[in-house]
Amino acid sequence: MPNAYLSIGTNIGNRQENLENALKSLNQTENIKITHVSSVYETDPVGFEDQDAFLNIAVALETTLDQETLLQTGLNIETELGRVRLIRWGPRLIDIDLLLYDDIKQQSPTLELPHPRMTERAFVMIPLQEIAPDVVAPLLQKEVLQDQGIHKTKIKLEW
Ligand code: PH2
Ligand code: MG
Ligand code: MG
Repeated sequence: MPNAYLSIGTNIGNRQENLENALKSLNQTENIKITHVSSVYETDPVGFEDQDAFLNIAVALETTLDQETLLQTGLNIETELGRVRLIRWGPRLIDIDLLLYDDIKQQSPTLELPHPRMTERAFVMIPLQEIAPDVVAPLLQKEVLQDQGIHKTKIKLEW
């Protein structure tokens, strides 16, 4: 059974390759096993709109890493893949966000669980719904997600 869910996004460079590299690195990490990957969605940028479209996926995994270590693992992989942080909500090579970890509710300066903005973002909720409908059902606010440009692609990720 998966115990953690991630959202991964990219809008710079070879976006498909960026997603594939992130999945490979995650799955090669000791104590992480990817159990589900959603379809790839092409999504309009949210927050800072003057940037290229994103590819977004949701990922479920089984891990024995605690939530803080899992978050740090994602951040380390972002750095390894070449992410440079410039503007908040701006263009990014790869963004690996921890959405949910078990039923943990946490608000610390380094990590908030569940992810504080996830329920407002179609690019998070629609892919997540595909791989975890039971988890998403109680959180889903369809009206909020309407009119956010998000399109399922036929991209097949290899990793
Ligand atoms: N990530 C953001 C800000 N805006 N928009 C889309 N469509 N997809 C993202 O992954 C995304 C975003 C901040 O992390
Ligand atoms: Mg993000
Ligand atoms: Mg992030």
